[in-house]
Amino acid sequence: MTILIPVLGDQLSHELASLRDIRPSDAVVLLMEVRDEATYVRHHKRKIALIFSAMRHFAEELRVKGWHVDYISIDDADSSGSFTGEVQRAVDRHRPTSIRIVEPGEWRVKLMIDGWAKRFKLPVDVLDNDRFICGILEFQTWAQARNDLVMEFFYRDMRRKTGLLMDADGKPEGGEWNFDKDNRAPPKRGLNYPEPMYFQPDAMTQQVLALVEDRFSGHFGSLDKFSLPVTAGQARRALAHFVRTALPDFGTYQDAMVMGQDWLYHSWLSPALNLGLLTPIEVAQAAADAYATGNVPLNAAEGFIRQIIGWREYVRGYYWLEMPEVGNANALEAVRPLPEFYWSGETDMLCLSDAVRNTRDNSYAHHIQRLMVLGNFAMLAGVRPQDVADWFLVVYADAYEWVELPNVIGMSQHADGGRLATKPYAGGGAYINRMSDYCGKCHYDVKKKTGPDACPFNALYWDFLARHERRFRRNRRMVQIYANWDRMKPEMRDAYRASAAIFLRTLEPAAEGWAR
Ligand code: FAD
Ligand code: DLZ
Ligand code: SF4
Repeated sequence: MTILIPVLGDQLSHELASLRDIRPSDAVVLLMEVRDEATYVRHHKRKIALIFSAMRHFAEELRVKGWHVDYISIDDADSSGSFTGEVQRAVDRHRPTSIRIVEPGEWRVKLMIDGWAKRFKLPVDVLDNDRFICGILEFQTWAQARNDLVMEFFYRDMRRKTGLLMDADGKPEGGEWNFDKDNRAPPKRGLNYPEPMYFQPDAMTQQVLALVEDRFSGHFGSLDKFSLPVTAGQARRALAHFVRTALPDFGTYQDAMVMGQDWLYHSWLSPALNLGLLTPIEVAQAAADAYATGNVPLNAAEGFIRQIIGWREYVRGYYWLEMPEVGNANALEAVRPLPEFYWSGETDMLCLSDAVRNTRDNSYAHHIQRLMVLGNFAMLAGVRPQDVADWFLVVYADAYEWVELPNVIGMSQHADGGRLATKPYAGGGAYINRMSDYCGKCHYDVKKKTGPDACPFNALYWDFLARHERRFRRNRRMVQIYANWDRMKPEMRDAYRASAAIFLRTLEPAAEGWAR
C-alpha cells in the first residue's frame, strides 16, 4: 500500500491532517514547485521566493522525520508545470493505491482536485483543513441561521469555542467583548517603533533568491534584504519577538500610519500564518498568555486575538460561502482600469506613493494602508474590483485568494453590495490626516476641498457619495454623511464633482497584461 500525499505550498504544517495517523513508510509526500502556480498571476518576487524556500525547508524537515518526500523543483526539466500534471507523473512513478490531500485554499485548485479521482482512477481522500478554528461547513451553518453576516457575533462564538480571553463563568475577560474604544489612536511624536525580527537567508534561501531573480525577473517587487521566516521554528521566534516588543501597543496604534515606518506595531506574521508555519490557535494563545501574565494590556491582546480568530476565520468562511460568484461581483459597477501608479508608485499623493513603496520593497503594507489608502482610493476612483483584486493577489506575500478576495471585494471595494460590510470603507483626506503624518509632507493640501492643489481624496470622496446616492442614502450608518451633503451649497457640490472629474482624467491606466 502506498498513499500519495500532495502537500500544497500553503500547507506547510507538521500538524497537517494528511500527515496524521499514517506511517511514513506507507506514504510518499509530494511537494511541487510549478510554473502555473507561480504565474497564473505574476506574483511579487518576494512571495515566490518565500513559498519556494519554505517548501524546500519543510521537505527537509519531513525527510529528517522519516518521510519519503518526492520534491519537484521549478527547474525540473521534465515538469509539466501544473499540479494535475505533476500528480499524474507522481502516480506513474509511485503507483499509489490512493491519494490523500487536505482541502486547498483556493476555489481554482479545488476544481482541479475534484477532477483527480476520475482522471487517475484512484480514490482521492480530501480532508478538512482543521488548522482553521472554524470549519467550512460550520461557517455555513452559522451563516444560514442569519440574515446578516456580522463579524462581531461570529467572533464571540469563536471566543466561546476556543475559551480565549473568557473567564471562569464563561464571560468575556474584562466584562466586554471588544475594546476598540481604547484603540485606534493617531500616532504621536516620540513613539519608538520596534524592529521586526529579521532572519538572515541561509544557503537554501540564497539559492532560491538567485533562482527567482533569474526566472521571474519581469515580476513586480524587490528581493533585497529578504528576511522573512521560512521555517516553523523561525516563525515561532518571530511570534515571541512580536508579543514581547510590539503587541503591548498593537491595539492603541492599530490604525496609525507613519511615513517610512513600514510595520509600526503590526506583527508581520500573516505570511508565516498563511503558509502554515504557524497555526492561528498558537498565535492567539501566545497573545492570551501574555495578557494572563500581565505583560500585555487587555485592549491589545483582545484587538489582536480578534484579528486572528475573528476576521481571519470569518473571511475564510465567507470565501467558501460566496464563491464562485463573489469573484465577479461588481455591485458599484466600477469600470476604470487600475491606475499605473499602483505599480510605479509615481504619484504626488504621498500616502499612496509610500504605501506602494512598502508594497514593492517588502511585499507588505499594513491593514490601514491596504484598506484606507490603497483600497479606499481605488473604490472612490471607481476602479474595476477584479483589477483591484488581481493587484492585491499579486503584490502581497500573504495573499492567497481565500483571504485576499473577501478583503478586496467585500471589505475594501464594497463590490459584494454590503454582504461583508454594511457600510463602505470610504474616507476623505481628513481621515488620512488624522491617522498619519503624511499630509504635512504631501504636495497636496489636505485642508483644501477643490482645485488642482487640493487633496484629491476630498473631491473623490464626495463624488463617490454623489455617484452612489441611490444606494447609500438609506443606509442607517450613512444618514449623517448625506445630511452634510444636503446642507452643502449646490455650487460646492458642483465644485467637488468637477474637481473629481478633472483629477480622474489625469489617471494613467496600467499597461495591459500586468497581472495575468
Ligand atoms: P496584524 O495587523 O499584525 O494582524 C494580525 C493578524 O490578523 C494578521 O497576520 C492576519 O493573519 C490577521 N488579520 C488581520 N486582519 C485581517 C483580515 N481583514 N482578514 C484576514 N486576516 C486578518 N490578509 C492576508 O493575510 N492576506 C491578504 O491577501 C490580505 N489582503 C487584504 C486586502 C485588503 C484590501 C485589506 C483591507 C486587507 C487584507 N488583508 C489580507 C488583511 C490584513 O490587512 C492583513 O492580514 C495584515 O495587514 C497582515 O499584516 P500583519 O501580519 O502585520 O497583521
Ligand atoms: C502562490 C503559490 C506559488 C507562487 N507557487 C506555488 C508552487 O509552486 N507550489 C505550490 O504548491 N503552491 C504554490 N503557491 C500556492 C498555490 O498557488 C495555491 O495558493 C495554494 O496551493 C492553494 O491552496
Ligand atoms: Fe494623501 Fe491627501 Fe494627505 Fe496627500 S494630502 S498624503 S493625498 S490624504
